[in-house]
Amino acid sequence: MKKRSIIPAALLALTIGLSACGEERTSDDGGGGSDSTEAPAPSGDAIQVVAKEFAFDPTEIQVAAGEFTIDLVNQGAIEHNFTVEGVDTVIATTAGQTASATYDLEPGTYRVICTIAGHEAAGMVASLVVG
Ligand SMILES: [Cu+2]
Repeated sequence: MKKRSIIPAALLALTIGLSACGEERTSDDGGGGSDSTEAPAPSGDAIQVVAKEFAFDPTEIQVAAGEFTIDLVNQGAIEHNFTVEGVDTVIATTAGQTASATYDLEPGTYRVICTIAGHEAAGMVASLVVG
């Protein structure tokens, strides 16, 4: 009686997936549905910088002049921040957190540090090259 259990969203997703992938087919018709490719797409022009004990990665961050966004990914076990010397905006993160800020800087090379006591001295220094 109640056989109408078609899920339109699933069909739509399947249709989109097929048209996007051309001739890709699954030979298994078990209906697993666990094939979604979810790449963590960085939004727009955001530049990812990792902070951990005690370094930034990369240590040289190159951006085009104009507005840009930094995503600070704290992969460490303690708090870190991303402070561009001479710029008021600070991205502060707790352990495991990601935070972002948008900058609009004149071309030039800026020094980036983590201002938490001892971190700069321990190696949390990077260059931000705006050009
Ligand atoms: Cu730090």
